[in-house]
Amino acid sequence: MSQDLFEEMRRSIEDGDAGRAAAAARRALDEGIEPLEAIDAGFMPGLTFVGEQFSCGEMFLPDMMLAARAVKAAFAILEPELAARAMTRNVLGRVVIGTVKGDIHEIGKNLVATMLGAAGFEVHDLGVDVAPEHFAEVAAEVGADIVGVSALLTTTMTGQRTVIAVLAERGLRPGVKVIVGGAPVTRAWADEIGADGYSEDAIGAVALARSLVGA
Ligand code: B1M
Repeated sequence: MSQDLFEEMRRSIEDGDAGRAAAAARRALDEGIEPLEAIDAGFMPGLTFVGEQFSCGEMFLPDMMLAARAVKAAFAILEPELAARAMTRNVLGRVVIGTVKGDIHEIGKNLVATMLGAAGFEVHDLGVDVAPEHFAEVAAEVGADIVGVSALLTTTMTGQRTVIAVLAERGLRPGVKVIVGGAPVTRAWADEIGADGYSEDAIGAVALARSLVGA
């Protein structure tokens, strides 16, 4: 039964159909499927397929934009449920998060931000295409424990290094920890640029953030 629904989720993304994606997300919640399972088993395979088709020239940018819009419609329904399932309500720490300058990918970053919020962090989401100086300004303003920097393009991931440099220039390092992530980012890259941690997914990002604040 769930397999049919996961299949419908996958297809709704491949077809770029936001209405069907939202309906499938609502059905999943009605049927008691965990939001993360719906994301991992249903919507993500659709988005992965779209990315692969785009890479090999079988799909074009407008299709990828429709697929992203469909994912956002589904996540808009699932993310409040993810947040509502939070077990912890004490503030574990303050996180400033955003996608680097020049990069407008936000779906993964939003998921990480939602999961951190759900886990009990106070999250300041700066959005996408964020200048390094802005990360530093807000980190100083809110007294951030952690700055999270997402990058999805090999051409923009160098922006993560710049964020670390600007935080250091402003005397915020090493007090403010930096975590990095995004599809092209690796642990080796995180080490090379002097980040305090790297995670390949949202669940790992929560575990990492907890360990960095000693929770
Ligand atoms: Co773009 N795009 N895109 N895109 N896009 C990729 C990334 C690409 C791999 C597609 C491909 O060619 N196969 C490719 C990058 C190639 C490269 O650099 N090596 C690419 C390209 C080339 C581009 C454009 C340049 C295309 C063009 O214009 N010719 C353009 C760039 C625009 C820009 O940013 N300046 C572009 C545009 C777009 C859309 C706008 C159409 C759309 C984004 C819409 C949006 O976000 N609102 C889009 C999409 C949807 C994708 C793919 C298909 C999916 C990305 C995504 O949302 N994944 C992507 C292909 C792919 O990844 N399969 C692709 C789902 C998300 C949940 O995963 O973001 O990886 P992800 O996040 C994960 C982890 O990475 C991690 O946790 C998340 C949850 O598990 N994570 C963190 C992420 N951030 C983290 C931060 C952390 C910790 C973990 O700590 C702080």
